[in-house]
Amino acid sequence: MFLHWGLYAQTAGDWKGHKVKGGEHFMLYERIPVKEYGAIADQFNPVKFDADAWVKQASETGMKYIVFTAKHHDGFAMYNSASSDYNIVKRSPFKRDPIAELAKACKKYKIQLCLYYSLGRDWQDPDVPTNWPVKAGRSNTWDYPNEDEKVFNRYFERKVKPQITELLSNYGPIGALWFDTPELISKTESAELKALVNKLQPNCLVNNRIGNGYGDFSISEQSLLPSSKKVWESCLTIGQNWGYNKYDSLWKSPEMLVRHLVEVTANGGNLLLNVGPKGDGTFPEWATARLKTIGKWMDINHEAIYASHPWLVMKENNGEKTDNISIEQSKNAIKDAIFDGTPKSLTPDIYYTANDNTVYAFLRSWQKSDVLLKKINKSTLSVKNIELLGNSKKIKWVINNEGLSLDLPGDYNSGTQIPVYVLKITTN
Ligand code: FHN
Repeated sequence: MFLHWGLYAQTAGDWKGHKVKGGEHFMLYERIPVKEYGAIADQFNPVKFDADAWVKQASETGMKYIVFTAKHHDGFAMYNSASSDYNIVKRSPFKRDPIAELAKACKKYKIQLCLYYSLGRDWQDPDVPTNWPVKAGRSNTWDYPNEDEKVFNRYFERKVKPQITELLSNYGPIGALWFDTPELISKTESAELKALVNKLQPNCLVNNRIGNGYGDFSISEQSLLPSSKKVWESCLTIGQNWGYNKYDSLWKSPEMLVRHLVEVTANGGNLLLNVGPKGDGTFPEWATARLKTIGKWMDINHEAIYASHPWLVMKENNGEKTDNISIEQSKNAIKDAIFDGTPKSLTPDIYYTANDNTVYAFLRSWQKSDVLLKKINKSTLSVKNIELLGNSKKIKWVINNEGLSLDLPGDYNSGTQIPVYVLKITTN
């Protein structure tokens, strides 16, 4: 579970009486001075924040880690930072440290706590030049207009290193640091930051957005396709925004979200699904409803997801064209605005994962009772037994030249609200 939570949740898409563009980037789009933006904290008092409820919901959805925004591009720390008073404890009436409370809840539910940190964008600090999509494209040029005077290393020494040290020293084991937008960080600085993480918490992973080719895993944002040969993770929004936005209305259905989970997993990736909690500390109702439905599906089918790996083939698409946009196309999309490169169709198809001596066939958006798995024949698999996860009825099957053919039990689509069914195929 990706958790984007900050002052942008308090304004939720409005600013000075009008709807704003750019979601959690509205400070940039509206060119709001740090002094004025920081004053949002005066009203930020999420008294309904309940770390235990957040982490419990992540666990019940079948998730194994959370990634929480310790500091987003606005530069406002969502924890008690000793190195910058621009933070939730010192600047808001809330006065509590969400990361300390989330760390306690993660320990209770055995969920890994991971932390997001905006590395190359920080609109509070005067020394953060950017170069995307053009020079100064994501910089604070309204408080700090002279881009050429900005020296990244001053920000790196003054804010980044002290805050990363705090985050890795004060909250117990951190599963991963999820850096974002490396922008103009130098190769030396990326290496120095990686060494600092290794020194403080050798088991803490870092993603490839630490910059300059470093990182233990790579990120595919709003895409279901791996973006490198490294182990990888897809991060997706449920709606259109990462941070809470009251105008968000295009929410992916539970069926679409589970389809995406299956596709990413079959391709060897993890799925990091985002929730943008509201300014009062609760999850949007539409997010909770989807998480609960996905949780019911995971209760039945989790063995085909956890610790699985890609099989010989990833999918059988019944000849349909997949509508994944290419990584190239996605790279050119303006990422921080509303960008969603994921497939939109509910084409019935079949994906595979495997572990040990078992192959799992995911029948996605399946509406018929007969199944033909063309990729399974005597040369690919010596089939011992087949069962439909969540259904105890015996399944008759036959392997012929066309492949493995079987009929699903008559009540196959009654167990879960999501029409993605999993065949567990055990082999001799
Ligand atoms: O600009 C950010 C955006 O707000 C969000 O945090 C995403 C999450 O992957 N990362 C950046 C866009 O690439």
